[in-house]
Amino acid sequence: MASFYFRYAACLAVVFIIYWSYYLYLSKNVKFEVPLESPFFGEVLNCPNLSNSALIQSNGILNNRIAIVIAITDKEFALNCAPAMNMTSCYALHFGYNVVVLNLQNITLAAECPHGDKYFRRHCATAKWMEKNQDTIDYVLFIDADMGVVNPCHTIQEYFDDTADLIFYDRFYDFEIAAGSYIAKNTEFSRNLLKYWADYFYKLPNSLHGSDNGAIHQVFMEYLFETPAEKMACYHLWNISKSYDDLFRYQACTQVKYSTKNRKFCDGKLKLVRKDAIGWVRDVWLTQSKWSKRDFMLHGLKIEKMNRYSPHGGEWKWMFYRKTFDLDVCGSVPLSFMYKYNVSFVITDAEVASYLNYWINRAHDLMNVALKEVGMEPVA
Ligand SMILES: *[C@@H]1O[C@H](CO)[C@@H](O)[C@H](O)[C@H]1NC(C)=O
Ligand SMILES: *[C@@H]1O[C@H](CO)[C@@H](O)[C@H](O)[C@H]1NC(C)=O
Ligand SMILES: *[C@@H]1O[C@H](CO)[C@@H](O)[C@H](O)[C@H]1NC(C)=O
Ligand SMILES: *[C@@H]1O[C@H](CO)[C@@H](O)[C@H](O)[C@H]1NC(C)=O
Ligand SMILES: *[C@@H]1O[C@H](CO)[C@@H](O)[C@H](O)[C@H]1NC(C)=O
Ligand SMILES: [Mn+2]
Repeated sequence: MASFYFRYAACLAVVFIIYWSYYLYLSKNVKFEVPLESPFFGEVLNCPNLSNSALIQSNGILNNRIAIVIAITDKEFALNCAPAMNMTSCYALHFGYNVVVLNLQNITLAAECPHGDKYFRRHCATAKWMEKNQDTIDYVLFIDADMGVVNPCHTIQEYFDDTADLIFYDRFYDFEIAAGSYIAKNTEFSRNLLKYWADYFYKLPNSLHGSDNGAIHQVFMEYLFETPAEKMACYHLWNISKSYDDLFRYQACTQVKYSTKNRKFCDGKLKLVRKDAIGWVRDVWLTQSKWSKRDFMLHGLKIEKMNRYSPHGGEWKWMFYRKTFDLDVCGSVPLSFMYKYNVSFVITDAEVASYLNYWINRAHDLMNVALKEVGMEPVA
């Protein structure tokens, strides 16, 4: 009997020591006290990989130091993007992320960023906003207004990178860097690159240049390479572009140059999420509106293409159980109520990967066709 109690006590002691070391380990790794002030603290998220503290902070970064920045041109545009904006705003409200809507027609803003093309103006406006809010905002997630959070079981911090100030991503279906979303640490490097990009408006070639999406490729060329010859290695293709096919040939040329470098450039400050990695957003139509747990945000959620045929492609289907995603309701219910899905759109990570692989392979072949047309070697 005595030996039983002894073993019982020894066992308890071991359990206690394990818990105690775990506690010490945790307390050493917590960078600050988590303020329990979120109105949603304690709600059951139904996200196996998130604890309730994700509603306040993750990776040592407080959610309220992060802003989701959306630029809009007018009311009609905002209405067209209402599903996406409601999804993003509802997610942000629960997690305590800031949402900032920059109205590009605002007179004050237009005076600071007089760029005649709204696509360039939005990056100037974002850089200016970051500058003004340096004291309170450490990171910006810039998104197109038609990007929405489909799966709230991810945090924005998941996509941060310790060394990178500015992170862009590659589209899946072609060989372009996407201009519509980036993650920016609020540093001089980020703000300067965004301004440099915006000011490309004033020195665009007299060609079919593809606006900010064409220009980001030249900005990367100029940031990545040292000599004028290297920086301008593809420029003539941009300069003479008369069609989208021409523009794609220019972009194919830049992609070949980028691939001679790592995916992190400028001492790691500038990062490109290539197609083989998991980014924070992708186009909704790549998977016929289906999504899996690895997805966070989807792009292309405009009302004009919802549940209806579009001759230009990009159709998508409403993936929620309820007919609308009501922002007014969002503030008073758990996220799991808002994110009630139509299960016929929920598939596995492997199934999403197989859809995306189709687009990756197709883009690879198209890029080699484009390269051949400009006399460049195909890529493996
Ligand atoms: C949780 O994280 C693990 C490890 O990263 C991953 O394999 C799993 O798919 C995630 N689960 C969900 C529901 O996101
Ligand atoms: C216009 O922008 C300025 C700062 O850029 C801001 O202070 C002001 O509130 C905005 N006005 C409107 C109507 O949004
Ligand atoms: C771009 O094209 C213009 C003519 O349209 C030409 O004058 C200029 O030199 C070209 N610039 C470069 C860098 O090729
Ligand atoms: C977005 O939320 C607003 C405010 O609750 C609501 O009136 C509107 O119908 C919602 N839009 C969509 C598309 O869910
Ligand atoms: C779920 O989606 C399928 C496929 O689009 C559709 O046929 C079905 O009516 C939807 N269910 C609900 C409850 O909306
Ligand atoms: Mn868009």
